[in-house]
This record gives sequence, C-alpha cells and structure tokens, in this order.
Amino acid sequence: MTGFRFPRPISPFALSSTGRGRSQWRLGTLVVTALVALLVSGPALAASRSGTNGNDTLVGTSGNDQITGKAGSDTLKGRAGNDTYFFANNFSLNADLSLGHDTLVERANEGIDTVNFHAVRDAPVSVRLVPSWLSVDPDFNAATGPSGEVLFVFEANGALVQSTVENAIGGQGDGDRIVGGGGKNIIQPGGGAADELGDIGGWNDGSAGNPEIAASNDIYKDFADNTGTDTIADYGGEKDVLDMRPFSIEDVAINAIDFDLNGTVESLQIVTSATSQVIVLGQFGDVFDQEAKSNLHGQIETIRFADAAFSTASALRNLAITSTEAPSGKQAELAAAADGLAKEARALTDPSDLLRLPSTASKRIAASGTDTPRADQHQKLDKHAKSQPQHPHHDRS
Ligand SMILES: [Ca+2]
Ligand SMILES: [Ca+2]
Ligand SMILES: [Ca+2]
Repeated sequence: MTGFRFPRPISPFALSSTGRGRSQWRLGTLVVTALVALLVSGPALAASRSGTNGNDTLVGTSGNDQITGKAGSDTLKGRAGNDTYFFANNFSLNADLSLGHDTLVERANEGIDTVNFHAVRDAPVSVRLVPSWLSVDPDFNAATGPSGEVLFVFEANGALVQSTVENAIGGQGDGDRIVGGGGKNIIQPGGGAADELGDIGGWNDGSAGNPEIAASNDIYKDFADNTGTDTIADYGGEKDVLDMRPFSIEDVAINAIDFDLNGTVESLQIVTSATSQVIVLGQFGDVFDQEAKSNLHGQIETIRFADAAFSTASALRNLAITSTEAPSGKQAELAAAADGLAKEARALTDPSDLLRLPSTASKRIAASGTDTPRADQHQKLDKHAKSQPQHPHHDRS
C-alpha cells in the first residue's frame, strides 16, 4: 500500500504523518453515529418469540411481534407495535399438570394487538375484550380455553393495570364465545361450529345495571371455515362490518327471519352450505326484547361479499326477498336447508343472555356493591407470583 493515497478530503483512511489516529477515531465515531441514527429512525424490527412448556417471560420489540408462550404460566409482553399472541391446546398447563395462567401485558397506547387461538382444536375458547367491565367481573378482560387461561391485566408498582387487546381469533373447535367492548374490535370465529360472536359497545341496561359502554364500530370476518351455526350480536355502532368474503352472493342464500318467533322478521340469516350459516341477531329490528333490556341494536351497517357490498338495511332486505323468491340451483339447495338451520340456531341460543356474559358475577356485584372481582384478580396474580419459580429475569416493561 506504500505510495497509494486517497485524496484527503474524501477518505477517512488518508495517512498523513500527523492525523492517523485522529482519522481512525473519527471513522469510529461516524460508524457509531450512523448505527445509532439507523436504530433510532429506521423501521422498527419485529421479532418472533417462542417460549417453552415451562414458565417463560417473553418480551417483544417496538415492531409487530409474534409471541408464542406455549404451555406453562407465561408473561407475554408485546410492547409497542401491532403484536399477535398465539395459543394452542393446554396453553397454561403447568409442568405439574396444575392449571396456571398466562399474563398478557399491553398498555393502551401499544399498538393494535391480536390474540390468536386458531391452534386450539379440542375445546371452545372464550375471549372477552371488555376492560371497562373489570368492576363487573375480571373475566371481562381475559380468555379461557382447554387447560388455558390468559389474563389481560398486570401489576405495576402494586397497582393492577388493564391490558388493551383489540382483536381475537377463535379456535377450530365448536362453541367459541368472543365478545368485544368499547374499542374497535376485529373478531374472527376461527372455524368450527356454534361460535357466538358479539360486541357490547353500546350496552345500556339502565342505571341499576352494569356500566354503560360507548358504541363502537367493529369488524366480523373469516367465516369460510365455519361448519355449523355462527351467531353475531352487535350492540351498537354506525360502521360495523360483516365481511363474508370469500363467499360471493351466488354462494349463499340470504333470508330475513323471525328468530325469536314473535311474529316479526328481525334477524338476518346467511346460509353458506347445507349445514352452515351465519346469523346476525336483530339486524332488522328488536330481538328477544333486548333493545329495551340492554340496548341491543343488532344492525351491521356493511355486509361485504366477494362480488358486492351492502350498506343499507333496505338493500339487504331486498336481496333477502330476491334470494328467497328466485333461487338459483345452489341457492335453492341452501334455501331448502334454511328452516332447519334456523331451528338449530334457536336451540343453541339463550334468549336472555345472547352472549353468555358472566351474569352471576354481575348480579353478585350489583347486589353487594363490593369490589370482590378486583380482589379475585389480585389473588390470582398473587397465586401466580408464588407459583413462579424464583429465577432472575429481566423485566424491561
Ligand atoms: Ca411457556
Ligand atoms: Ca403491542
Ligand atoms: Ca367493540
């Protein structure tokens, strides 16, 4: 290299008799400065974190992370970004075969996050995304499944902090129950039959009842793997969406039905096969007197198919009439199955409790005026803390 020189102003490698050390120091500073700039301003890096069947603490990044705690009592922290948490059968079964629980940590400003139970196959999952009803029952911000429970609440500086989870995907088994609250929720049944979906944003059962919840605009989607009856009860909102894609209008039979058998047509039935359907309770009017009892206004404002979208109740109602009057070959087959399917759906539904809310707890609290659920939740967290093995872990939240 002797005798070879870069022009001095351009290269930090320039070998002057006096400036060598200083140039190298400058180079190092430049590189470090550039790296820091990249880390600070560059796109957030997402991570995929997977735990063991023991008790894990998994911490995401500021990007959109994928977090899988597996079995055991895990603490899952997505931090900022739109994170997805994955759960399978036995998702909080401890090594000694006792049932533990996972703790999900997501503060309100930390992205739009999803709990995905699609890998649960053996039993129903129940997901409730209603942190504003913690005072009614801690189960309103939690999810349960086969040998699994995940609490959307954590303890910080001795106080309980509610996590905010926006979206939920059900399991492949039958009988999932997913309920959204005052936030904008995306709810997916996840496959299987007899899934009950809904959103209680808009709830109002009077001053003596549970706290009112502001109406919210929610999305229900991904019904292609439904194998039986899925029902939707959405309390309020002005821009709710039922996304029936990939079905097109020709793939389904659409009926306006008298679900509560009081002589008035009020619900929407979308038959998707001879054995499967989606029912929107109260799409066209009051169902089971729940408008007066709890302020259920079941209308979904936009119903989207692969080939068309309907944004007014009247357009959909007209389509329901047309679908019944002049069915094509496939639609005739679906229409023939419709009455039997409606009966099946009625048998699955509890008219007084369409979303099977933890009503026992709500009555107990309403009667006593005490705050036992919070105590319950503290006990649960305390028990959890005691069941955790004593090992150092780095808590960065
Ligand atoms: Ca684990
Ligand atoms: Ca997050
Ligand atoms: Ca909602």
